[in-house]
Amino acid sequence: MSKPDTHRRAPASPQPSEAGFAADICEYLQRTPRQLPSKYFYDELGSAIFEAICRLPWYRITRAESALLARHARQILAPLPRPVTIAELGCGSGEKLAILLGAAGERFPLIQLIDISPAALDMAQYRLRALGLPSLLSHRATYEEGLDRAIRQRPGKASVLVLFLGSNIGNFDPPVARGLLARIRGVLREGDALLLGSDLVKPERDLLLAYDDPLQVTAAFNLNLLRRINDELGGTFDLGRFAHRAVWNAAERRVEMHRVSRGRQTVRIAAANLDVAFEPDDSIWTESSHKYEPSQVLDEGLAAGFSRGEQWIDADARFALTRFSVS
Ligand code: AVI
Repeated sequence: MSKPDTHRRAPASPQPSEAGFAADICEYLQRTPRQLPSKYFYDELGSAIFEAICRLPWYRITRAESALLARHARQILAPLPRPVTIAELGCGSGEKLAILLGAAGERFPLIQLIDISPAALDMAQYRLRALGLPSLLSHRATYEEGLDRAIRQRPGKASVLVLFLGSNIGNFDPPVARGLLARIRGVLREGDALLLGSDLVKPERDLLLAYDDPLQVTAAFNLNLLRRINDELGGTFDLGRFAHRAVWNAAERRVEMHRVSRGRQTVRIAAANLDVAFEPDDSIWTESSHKYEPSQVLDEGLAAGFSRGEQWIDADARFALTRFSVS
């Protein structure tokens, strides 16, 4: 195992190519109902719009989680054998990691950042460098691949705290989320832990304001994927002719986001050699955001093989941080 240099960027993993993007778009748009994979939201503009969402008064996840991290950092880290290294899946701008590190009041021999978005990794590196961390390693990779790489880099005696924050788990369907938790558990060893951020079920009104905000930033976030398809795959989406719709599906405990066709229209996507016809009100399902009950989060972690879960909850914003231990 090589000792990581300070602020090193790990070699880029194979990125979804234009062909992979085109193939995914083609496959998802032909599903019933029509869909688009939300992992493609996060190009440079999409990542910047997401940062704006995190600052919206109606989207409370980021602020609630940051406050919990600032308040409970020492308790969260207390049971981990020293030295502790940290690996964050989907680090985004690195803001929450910086809060945790600042509030922990100790030094960590290695911090690893994992994100599919180069723009996000750049933001996170810039922010964390300013903290003067001893060693920072970034992996441009999917969660699974980044996790494997991070575990390969763990210094022999150190424990690992994996951060999976921001309710990113909520963007996966429950069986996939379960598989991911089990995957994380599978690479950890005794003394390691996972810190999971999950948004909780809350009144429908609050959820709809969070995912269909009055400033239409979330609408722009979704619409940007159609813009991206136009720019990168030769698509002909008329952006003004697809409205944003957010729906709370109480039975499935998820907010669903859709783009709804304003009228009859046909869209061509040249790189996918695909024509898609829309009738008025036909929609494309672009994203789901699953919400949990606190006990359900604990059950999922234990079912994935973790030995114990401890929770810190913001009862007002309805958000939970759960530390799952391995013993
Ligand atoms: C990244 N993820 C947790 C966000 C969420 O809340 O599901 C993505 C998002 N989509 C619209 N607003 C925020």
